[in-house]
Amino acid sequence: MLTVQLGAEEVAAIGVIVDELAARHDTVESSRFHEESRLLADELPREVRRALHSYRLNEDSGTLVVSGLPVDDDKLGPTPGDWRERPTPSPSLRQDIAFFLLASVLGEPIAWATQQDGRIMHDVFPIKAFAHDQIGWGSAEDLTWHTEDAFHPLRTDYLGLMCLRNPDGVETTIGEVSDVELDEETRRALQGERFFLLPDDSHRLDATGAPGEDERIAELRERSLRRVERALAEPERVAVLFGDPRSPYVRIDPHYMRGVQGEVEQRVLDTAVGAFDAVMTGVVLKPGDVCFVDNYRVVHGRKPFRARFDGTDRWLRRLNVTRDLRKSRSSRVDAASRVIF
Ligand SMILES: O=C(O)CCC(=O)C(=O)O
Ligand SMILES: [Fe+2]
Repeated sequence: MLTVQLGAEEVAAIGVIVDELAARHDTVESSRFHEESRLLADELPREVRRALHSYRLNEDSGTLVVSGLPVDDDKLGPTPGDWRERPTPSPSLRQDIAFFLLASVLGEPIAWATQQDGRIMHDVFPIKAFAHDQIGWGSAEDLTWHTEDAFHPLRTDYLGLMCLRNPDGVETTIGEVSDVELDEETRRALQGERFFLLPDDSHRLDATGAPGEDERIAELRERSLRRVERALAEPERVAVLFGDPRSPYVRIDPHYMRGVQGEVEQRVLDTAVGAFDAVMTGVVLKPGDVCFVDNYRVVHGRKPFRARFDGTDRWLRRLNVTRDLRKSRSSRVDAASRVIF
């Protein structure tokens, strides 16, 4: 894991850019903000940009944590109990902007039409109704490690998590594919396009759009619905390991691969899951920490915890960051839009 501890001067320099953006924007969701933050990200302190570019280009480690951004716990107010509670301006606007700037050095943040109303920056906190679910809003169960949006060809290159509060020190689990030891036969089998990976529940769109929906959006939504239906009815076969066989990328989500493989494939998968389990480690994010995981080289999850549901719970903000916005162009309304259908 790579770590960057920001010094006082760097924190101050980032604060100046955040001030400038916060004076003109009350949200990180607008196209105007995306364009301007891309420009100002080039003014982040050079050593911070160097660390992010090195992480992106050299692929030495799949996890990078930047620590030291300020979070004033009192100003945040209570951790919401529902993701729909998001006032504008957001109480975490300054943290959101700093996080977005760092992410913009790695690529372009993207949103999913199916997730959190198409917002680009997600909230991750425990929600009572989902306590036992395998999603970011769960708490009581181990969130099984996974590749983010593993089934989707447009899945993110980097998952960014910024910690606003984590009072009980709940651990985000991470496992780097480069640490995993596999016998030659298993490795070769995992490189074959022979595994089924089902869409996860968060990608199932509503069949009906909003009243008066734009024609282009209706068309994209329809297509996306069909794609997920197809992926469920006749799933494609995919490889778990791909890229350079000596230093492979990974695409795996055991929870959504269980019970649908051939007998041989399931055995290979069980071996792989055991090998990942053996190298899983974790990071306990502190307020102000920004953690990036390379979604092609690292699986991640979360340890179970007892949520409080009293406004003091763990609270993270989350971004999906793509290296190449163009590859999703046919699934977005226009060139500037970040929302993938
Ligand atoms: O809560 C965490 O630390 C990670 C949650 C997670 O897997 C995600 O948000 O994608
Ligand atoms: Fe995740």
